[in-house]
Amino acid sequence: SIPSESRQLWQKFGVKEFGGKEEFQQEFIRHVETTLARSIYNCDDLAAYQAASQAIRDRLIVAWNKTQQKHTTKDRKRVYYLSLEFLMGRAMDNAMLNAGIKDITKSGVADLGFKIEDLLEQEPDAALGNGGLGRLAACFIDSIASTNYPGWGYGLRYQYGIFKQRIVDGYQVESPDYWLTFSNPWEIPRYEIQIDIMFYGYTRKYTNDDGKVVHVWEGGEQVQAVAYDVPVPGYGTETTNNLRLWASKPTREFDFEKFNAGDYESSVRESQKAETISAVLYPNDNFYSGKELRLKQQYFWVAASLNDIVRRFKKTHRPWKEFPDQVAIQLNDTHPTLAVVELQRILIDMEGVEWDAAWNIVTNTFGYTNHTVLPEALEKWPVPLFTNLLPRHMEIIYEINLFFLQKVEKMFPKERDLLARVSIIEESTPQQVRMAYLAIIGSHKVNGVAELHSELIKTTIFKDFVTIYGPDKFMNVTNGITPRRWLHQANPKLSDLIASKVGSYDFLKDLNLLKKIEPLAHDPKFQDEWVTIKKFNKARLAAHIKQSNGFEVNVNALFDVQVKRIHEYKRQQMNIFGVIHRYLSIKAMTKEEKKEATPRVCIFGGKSAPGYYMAKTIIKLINAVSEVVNADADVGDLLKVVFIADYNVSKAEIIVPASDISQHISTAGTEASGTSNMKFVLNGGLILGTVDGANIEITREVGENNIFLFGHLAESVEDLRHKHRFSDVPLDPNLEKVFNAIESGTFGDPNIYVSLISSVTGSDYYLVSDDFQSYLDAQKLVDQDFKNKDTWVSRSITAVANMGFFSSDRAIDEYAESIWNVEPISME
Ligand code: GFP
Ligand code: GFP
Repeated sequence: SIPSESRQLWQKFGVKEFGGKEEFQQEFIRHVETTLARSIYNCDDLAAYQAASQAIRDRLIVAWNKTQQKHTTKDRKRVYYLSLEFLMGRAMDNAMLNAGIKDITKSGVADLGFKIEDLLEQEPDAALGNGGLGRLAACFIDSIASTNYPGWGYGLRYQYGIFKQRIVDGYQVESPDYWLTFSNPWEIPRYEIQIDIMFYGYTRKYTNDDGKVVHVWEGGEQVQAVAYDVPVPGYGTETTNNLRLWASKPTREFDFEKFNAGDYESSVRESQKAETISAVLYPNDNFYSGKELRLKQQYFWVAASLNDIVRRFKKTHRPWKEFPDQVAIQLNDTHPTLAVVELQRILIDMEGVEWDAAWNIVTNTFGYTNHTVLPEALEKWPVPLFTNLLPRHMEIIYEINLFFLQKVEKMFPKERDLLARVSIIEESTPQQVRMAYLAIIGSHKVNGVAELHSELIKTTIFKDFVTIYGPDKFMNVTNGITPRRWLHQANPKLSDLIASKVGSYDFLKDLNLLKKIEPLAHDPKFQDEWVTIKKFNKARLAAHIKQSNGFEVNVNALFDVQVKRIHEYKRQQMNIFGVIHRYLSIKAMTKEEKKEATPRVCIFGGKSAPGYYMAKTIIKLINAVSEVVNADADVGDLLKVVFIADYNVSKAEIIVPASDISQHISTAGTEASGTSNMKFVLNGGLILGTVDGANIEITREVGENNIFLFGHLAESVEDLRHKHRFSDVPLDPNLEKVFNAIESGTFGDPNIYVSLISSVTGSDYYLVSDDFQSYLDAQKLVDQDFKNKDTWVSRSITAVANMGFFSSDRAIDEYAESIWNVEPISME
């Protein structure tokens, strides 16, 4: 450490955060001229973005350093959020807002000849996630910082985020998302933090001098994990937490044997292989595909993170049993479940802790969040693949399973079937490791992400574990969203209007303050201002559509939006069938009837997993319908269909504030929560939805008059599916008309849609036919109600006023209180 006589000098020249506009400008120009080696003569928008973000980054780093030092000296429990996905989107606007320097930066760059909006547009999205799960993680780390909890995220630094989507001839075409072309100012490479990670090899055991059996794992492949730190600034606080992302690098040990044998190329190739581990994000949403590289990613990330966490704990010189008093680790889905095994391995193999004591530490450290009940999404790894890649971990899993099954057998001696049902090892060919069961057994709390979902996991997929552990191990924490990004940044005008009525921007920290606008729901002046802002946001989206799709949409029409990953359970197929039904109805209307009809713009967006044939067919149908409908002169402004390509976080920020209606229409019981439903309502759009996921709690909060619900309930789903399987259920007659139109070639080659149609006429697993009439009825109500401005706008205002519950700050407080047992550390 620095000798005390030198410390004064350090303090004297310690970097301070810039305060005012001029200091920002000075920093900006310094970065243009030195960091970028550019000048007044060749500073374009990209360079200006880079210089501005460098200046902001420096400021974040100062706060980051202070926070980390504070947290280290306070020496209190920290939480680590392990997520394979962090769907962050752009950072600059958020950094300015949270650091409270938006105004000075905006006018600072304006003085220097730039528009802040143009600079923000230069930033590529950090799209290190697929959909809801990854975006939830991003909202959560924003909230952890904003509510002053000492907490880090740990993830992977993918070189390629979720693929870019183009639409060619109506079909999705994927291209790689190399987002790091212009280096990333929001990360701090920590080349000095390098951790060796091992794969493959073999295990052996021996008895040491104390007569203790020692297990060792040797040999195999070795790679290095290098840390990249992303500062996570809280809003309205100095707290700046850390998101540590790991990148894989070859170890310094180059294969000299091969090299000397003259096989230079292959020795380089080998070491390059190491980098592929963190190279690319798997583009599946709610679908598990058992690729070895994916398991490698998971272990690589988990091992690096735990090594780091354990190292930090050891600096405190506490006994091991105090580990859970210092560390809480949350498993975001089963992806990081190996952490349970890795911690047990570290404790027993490396630190010499006894099995039982170690297992006690492990189970008191972890919490597990489940995000889905869909069977195709549940991770299972074939035992042979697992044993080959992680031989020691496989042994430990067998032990964990043995002790667990012994306990179960003692509790329920007569229930032989139970043992097979709850075993971590599934007795299939080949055998499989059930990751969700391992996560439950290795954690002290298991939570679902909305009330219905948390009930469902207890009564379906994890039923036996409720019998074994009792109900208290299982709980609910309803998801939330950060109002900073999803209100203030995405919809600054609405945020300003609310602030003018609430008296401050405090609602961005305490979202329940929105309640204060409820009395204004019928105030004509407030309604006018509300409508003007909605129009502005619709015009902004219309301009985007003009630019990307090349046609105009009418901003006075009802904007009906469904944007999310394309999945049969989310039922975009039902939406487009509904659009076709609307089209056919318009074609059959008289002139008089047309005058009465509500004009609509139906907006779709979302990516399909590259290998998901049915989802890709749905995208093709939407585009085919769009082409026919938009060109039909009979229809005119009454209906336009838009597919917005490459839906991502920054597009969501434009789309979400522009909706009148958004659709969240999953088959009841399939969508665990949904989070975009919350975003749309918070921005004054109403929901058309099923009684599923967080729609249910949104209904409770905003009132059932302020949401359009339809469809069968979760409790009827099993019966309906059973009926489809074992009897002839007639197809809904309106749906039949829709299918006839498709089959007669109205939307191009009908052969393309054969399997899509037969998925409904056959077993109809997602109950599209069963819900279709109820869906059309709800749509009709939407059309009618939209015509009455006072009712519509007052509903919109009332709904927003009651959205306080859905702040991710509330969700984080619940996790902190009932799962993590961590407390905030004030930076004052
Ligand atoms: C250490 C120090 C912190 C410092 C970080 C920077 O943290 O004060 O900010 O390193 O890397 F304690 P650990 O990662 O060792 O906790
Ligand atoms: C999953 C679930 C959603 C849930 C999110 C976050 O989303 O219902 O809202 O996780 O908990 F399906 P995806 O990652 O599948 O979008």
